[in-house]
Amino acid sequence: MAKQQITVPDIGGAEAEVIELLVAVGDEVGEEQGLVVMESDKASMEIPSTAAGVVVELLVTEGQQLAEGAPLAVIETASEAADEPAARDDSAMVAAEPEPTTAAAPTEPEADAIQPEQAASPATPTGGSVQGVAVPDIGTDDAVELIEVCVKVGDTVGEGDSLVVLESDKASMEVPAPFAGEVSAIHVAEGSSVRQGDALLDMKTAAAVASAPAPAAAKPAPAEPEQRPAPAVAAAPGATAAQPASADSGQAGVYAGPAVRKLAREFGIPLAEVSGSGPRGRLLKEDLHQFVQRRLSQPAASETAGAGIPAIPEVDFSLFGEVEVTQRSKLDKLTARNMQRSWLNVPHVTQYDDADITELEAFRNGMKAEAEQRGVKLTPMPFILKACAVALRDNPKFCTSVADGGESLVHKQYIHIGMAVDTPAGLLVPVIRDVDQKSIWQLAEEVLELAGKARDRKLKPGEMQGGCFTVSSLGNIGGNGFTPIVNAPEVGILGVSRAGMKPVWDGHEFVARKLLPLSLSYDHRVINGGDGGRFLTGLVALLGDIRRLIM
Ligand code: CAO
Repeated sequence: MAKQQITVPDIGGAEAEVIELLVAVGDEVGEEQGLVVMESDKASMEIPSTAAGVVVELLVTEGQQLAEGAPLAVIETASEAADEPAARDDSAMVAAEPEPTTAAAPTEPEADAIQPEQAASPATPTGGSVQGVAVPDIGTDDAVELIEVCVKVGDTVGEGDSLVVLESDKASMEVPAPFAGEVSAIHVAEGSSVRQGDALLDMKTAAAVASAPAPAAAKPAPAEPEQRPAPAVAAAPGATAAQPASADSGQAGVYAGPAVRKLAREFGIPLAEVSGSGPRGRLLKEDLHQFVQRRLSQPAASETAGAGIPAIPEVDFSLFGEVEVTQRSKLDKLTARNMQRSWLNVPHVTQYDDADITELEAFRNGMKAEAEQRGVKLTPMPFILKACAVALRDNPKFCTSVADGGESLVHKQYIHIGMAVDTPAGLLVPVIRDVDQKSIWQLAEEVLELAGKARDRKLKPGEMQGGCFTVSSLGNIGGNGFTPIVNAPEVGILGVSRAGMKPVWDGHEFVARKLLPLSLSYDHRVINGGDGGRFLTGLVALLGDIRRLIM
């Protein structure tokens, strides 16, 4: 048994913060297994163990700022090696790099991949020429993935601007431009594997660009083979400065380590949309797992129009005549989103029937004088609401909502019914509470009041919430029937069309009766055809004989 102290290796900068401990005392670790994650303003990187064994001491805490050489942990190994700090093997580590501005200074002695004559090269080549830029010392002989080419041929870049981004399983790093100039050729593609010394691209120095005689000549010229230095020679000190990237392109500002970023990229997860549950909001792999699980459990709940289905092509109608384009109101767009969400999520079935409301209408017309005295308008709506309340009581499945992604049903022990109101601003659905407990007069008052509030845009949010079922009446407008869209997460909606006198066969003869066309749409995940049939038949019977409403 021997103890080895693991220290912070060359991290390519003065100090970095320990943002995550990947092991605990007592953990068994393998060689190269990550011990901690450190993050500077330029990089986040896992610091691997240089020995296999058991962690007997952790010498750091999260949030600590550490520099090269600081002790991290003590590992008890099975070997007989002496109890001494372990020298860091740079080959397993992220590139240790000089800053481009200090490129003329000699590189770290252990960065032996850099030839002495390269270190002597100036950061900004003079004389105006085309120079190759190669993969700098990245601290490993293994190939790493080139995940992003940040420039294109013809781009003018300043010294230190990012040219490409490389990524290993331990870190991501940017390769900065060693001097200012123009990109004249690119030799790599995103997704390719590269090693230290591989040619990345050619750059025309700023002097060469400035001395170009005419615009045509300033176009990126193919690099002459003899002008392009061999990759190893191209690795001038500036070019060797691989700056570990602090964030993925487009994911900047997100607090996450390289392994998490890599996983996110593999699954196409937009990191900015994931909330981190790690220390100080840091994104953990578990957060990505949960994000994916959530997305999978609500495949069609996307707010984006037409997610996952082919988009309807936009047509330039002005090609065929004069057009006017207007902006849709917020309410209009919200209604559209809700409709689409419901239509995409809910398997709809609609059943139709006619209620014989001849007697109901006779009764209602007989009550009109009293209604006037009471200051209310007695339309068919209060009767329809009351009949729905009884039908809901008799068919409680219609008073449920799907929960837990379909695993359970919420049974509402109350009967609140929404009423679709057509307003100039768009569709609103105020909710009438405890319809089963209210009289026809009370309901008539509330219909009038809520429809008025809706049209005056005076409804409070609470007055549009908590519905179990919805009634959408186009009776005052017309039509024989329509397919209402379920107001999800409710599971049923009744469409009411215009009542009219129709001949009905009574067994002996045709008689004139007032028929009210009804259409019942429901969520077939919850309501079966039998349930729907019973509800609608019951409703038709209730409206056909309103004495049943008091039973
Ligand atoms: N058949 C025949 N006549 C009907 C009827 C029907 N089904 N429903 C209502 N009427 C009559 C009323 O009796 C009233 O006439 P009288 O004054 O002679 O009695 C007239 O039509 C006007 O009624 P109303 O619209 O003022 O009142 P209501 O209680 O029937 O409806 C409300 C209230 C708010 C539901 C309705 O005004 C409304 O906005 N409906 C539109 C709902 C909608 O847009 N749905 C579609 C949603 S999906 O896009």
